[in-house]
Amino acid sequence: MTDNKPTLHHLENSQSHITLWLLEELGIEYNLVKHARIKNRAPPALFAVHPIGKSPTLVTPSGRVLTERSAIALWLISTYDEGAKFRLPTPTPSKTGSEDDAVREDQLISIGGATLCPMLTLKLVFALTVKQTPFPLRPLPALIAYFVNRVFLDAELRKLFGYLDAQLALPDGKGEGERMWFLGTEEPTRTDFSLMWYVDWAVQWGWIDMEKYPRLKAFHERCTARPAWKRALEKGNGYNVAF
Ligand SMILES: N[C@@H](CCC(=O)N[C@@H](CS)C(=O)NCC(=O)O)C(=O)O
Repeated sequence: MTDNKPTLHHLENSQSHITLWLLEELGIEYNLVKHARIKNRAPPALFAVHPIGKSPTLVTPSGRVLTERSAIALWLISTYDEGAKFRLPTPTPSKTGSEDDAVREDQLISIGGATLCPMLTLKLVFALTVKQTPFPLRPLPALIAYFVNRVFLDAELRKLFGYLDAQLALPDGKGEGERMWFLGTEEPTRTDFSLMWYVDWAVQWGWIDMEKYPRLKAFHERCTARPAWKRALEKGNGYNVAF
């Protein structure tokens, strides 16, 4: 499209909702192309936009095709957040000042994408394998899933969610109090847009007891209460990943 607007290729019931949320937060004009899943997977139309066929995929007004939610958020915020509302006050690595810098941003986004995401993906694969196995054979994958969850995945999730919950404590060394956003800003930054997906994924599937992570629970409620989140739900026709 040559209308000088970015175009979001949005797969229904997917993490693309988070990009839709960011677009709404930025308050810019954009094109929205909605894709329905086929047998739970991406349709051929999404592969026509990019060879890995993943959502979100964003096409910039100059025709650059971007994938990976975090990179898309970087591009959108760098391009359209003119008031610096969603940016870090200390974007470069800090040597002596606040640790809420680009290094912490990268660390937290990596924990989400490279450490937490594989655990959630494994849980999803086991859950879907059990669900899709014909009934007479189902007890076998169910038993394997039960033990893998019990001896490994659930403990990993508890550890990682506990860590993220602690990252929302005030940085005064006492481990108390609460910050609104992971980098101590007044408004969400790329880290919050990034981590919200993993938190919400686990919440929707009921994989974590949020009562045990009160700061993370408040963070989740803070995100979902934002008008832009609600507008994104309307424009994307809802969002349910626990299919
Ligand atoms: N690492 C990618 C993950 C994108 C991704 O896996 N999206 C899923 C939806 S939650 C998808 O497109 N699934 C469809 C498929 O793989 O067929 C990102 O951060 O954007």
